[in-house]
Amino acid sequence: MKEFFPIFNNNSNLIYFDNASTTQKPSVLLDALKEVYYVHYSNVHRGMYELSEKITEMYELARQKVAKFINAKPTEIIFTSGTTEAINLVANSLKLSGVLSKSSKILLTEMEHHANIIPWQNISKNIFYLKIDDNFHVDFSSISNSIKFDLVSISLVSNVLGTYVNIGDIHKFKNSKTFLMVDAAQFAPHSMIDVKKMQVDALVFSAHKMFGPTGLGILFLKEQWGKTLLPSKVGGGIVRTVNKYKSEFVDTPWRFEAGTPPIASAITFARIIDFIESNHLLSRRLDLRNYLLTQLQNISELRIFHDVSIDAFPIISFMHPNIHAHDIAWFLGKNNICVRAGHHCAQILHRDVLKVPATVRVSFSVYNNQNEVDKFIDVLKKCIVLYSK
Ligand code: ALA
Repeated sequence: MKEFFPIFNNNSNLIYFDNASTTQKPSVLLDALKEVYYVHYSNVHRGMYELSEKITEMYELARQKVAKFINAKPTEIIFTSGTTEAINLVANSLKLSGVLSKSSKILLTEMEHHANIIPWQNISKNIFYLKIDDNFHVDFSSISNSIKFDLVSISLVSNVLGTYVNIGDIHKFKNSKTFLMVDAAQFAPHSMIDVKKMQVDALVFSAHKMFGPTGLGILFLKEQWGKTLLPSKVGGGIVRTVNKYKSEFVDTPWRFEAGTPPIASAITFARIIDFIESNHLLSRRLDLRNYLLTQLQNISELRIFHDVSIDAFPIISFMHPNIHAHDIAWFLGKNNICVRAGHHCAQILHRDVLKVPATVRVSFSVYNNQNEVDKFIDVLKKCIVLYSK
């Protein structure tokens, strides 16, 4: 699998275990980017010349490809700069359109990424958090499902614990008026998405965490909402008419894509979807996750923060009681092993649930293997010996 990813040719000892942050790029992406900029590049939906007409067609075909990939309609796919912008877009548009207000009741979990907390804090302080239990599962009984929530927004997979959340459990908190959104940023790189089966109002994920380019987020917004919500980001390219004091917007999804959109990123991500599908790359790497877990459990001092159930995703965090996570990550980095250390943009989880300031996080992708885990464990043990002196 490494042969698809040129960075490993240029850095043959590289052990890249920071895939929950971002993944490495296959040559198919680099070739596609080069082709777009060498051969096709111009702006979309603006030019009356052939080059622009052609790239507009490619951009809209990319939308169709993404739609098919997650079983949505093309008009339900909005290209953003990333998951963070997509969540902000939904939050601000719901507020602007009067669907959410200061008194709205919002349901999140204690394991959310900051990107799925702060946009909601900007709307309402009436936020409820489902607790995380001792097995690192969401405790769905910790909040009553008789409360009428206006919005439920939950990550399908924790970016720290690897915990997978069953969509059926989330639905128990939805009534006819609830807007239900899922953050699929850590789910999409490992598992198929079917928005029709999931029955969500919105779903978000990022291309760069699944071998795609940076600067591209995918927002699925259910048709009924696309037709009724006002765009929170406004500007050129989204209007029918602009008068001195009032403007009228075009239809969804274009009304949500003000300014020049991520043209090359969207087009090249369509190629990545082909690459993923033809090489069957949506894997949870349970083999590797189980292997690492056993090795870490053999190091008695470590505290491991990971959902050990069969449903989990390949994201494992841990800490040593006497060595700071940053020191461990630095030592691993000096040995060409890349992991993330810190609170991973999940301060509530670290401070209120795990009760530790920082953890070291290992996250796997398709190009990782057992030899790399062996090397990682070896270096980790050396680090522990050195820092314990
Ligand atoms: N959200 C990314 C992570 O968890 C950046 O590392």
